[in-house]
Amino acid sequence: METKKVLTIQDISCYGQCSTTVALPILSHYGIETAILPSAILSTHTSGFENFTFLDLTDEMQKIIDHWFTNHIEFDCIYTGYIGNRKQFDIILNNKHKILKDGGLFIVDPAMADNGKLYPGLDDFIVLGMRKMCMYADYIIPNVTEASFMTGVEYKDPKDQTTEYYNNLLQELYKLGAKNIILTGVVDGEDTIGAIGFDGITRTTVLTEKMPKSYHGTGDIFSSIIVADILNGKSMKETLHHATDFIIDSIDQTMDDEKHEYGVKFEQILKSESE
Ligand code: PXL
Repeated sequence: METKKVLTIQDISCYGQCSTTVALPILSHYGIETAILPSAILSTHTSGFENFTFLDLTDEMQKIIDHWFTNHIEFDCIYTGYIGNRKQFDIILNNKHKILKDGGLFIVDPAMADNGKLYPGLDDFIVLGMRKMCMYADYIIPNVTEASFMTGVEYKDPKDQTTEYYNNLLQELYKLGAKNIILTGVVDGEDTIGAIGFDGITRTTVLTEKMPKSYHGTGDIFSSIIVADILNGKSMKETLHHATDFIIDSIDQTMDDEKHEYGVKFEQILKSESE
């Protein structure tokens, strides 16, 4: 069987179990070949840690792509996540045709916000850039906060979010141009959380129990599983069940360890899936 090749474009947070450090093991576990185009190198993720370091790799990105282009290197999928510099959106959009195979998938996780707020250090230019990338995407994977920033629909407190509110967000996201949307972090009352898939016609909703704690990096894990499952030909329903169950199990593994306040212990779940 042909091995699918994914290029993931996001930061390397050296410590903290998010972005590239979770995408690579997850994609590999599900049989996907990986390559990286790091947008920045940080000592940790930006939420929950003070005084993190940040090395911007914008200038290196074009050089790396040019080198790949001259070597005829191409990918079945480009999967983007956290972008720390607004100049990188044009680099990605202007070059993607050079390194994405014909019919390859462009999957955008506009990782920039949660709980009604942008991540520290990000601004409206990042919102505009993510919005622009979503216009060209085969799949986008925003959470409710990111969806509201990109569409201009008012962000509502989870207790005020309704099915109509989610349907409106999905329609507005679809109008941006994305072919398929996976809206994450949708709730139904206080005890359930999940995601809605939408291809412009059909909605697929998967809800599961809401865990009492939340952790950084779970959005990146969720998206990495989605990317792997899509490339492995799974249906929207199977993919959403897999990703939501995986996050619940990872949180469950982590909650007893009070020192583990950053990401989740997803490695244990990957391990148990292979047993
Ligand atoms: O998990 C998303 C993410 C990725 N990368 C960096 C972040 C965050 C969330 O805070 O700070 C650098």
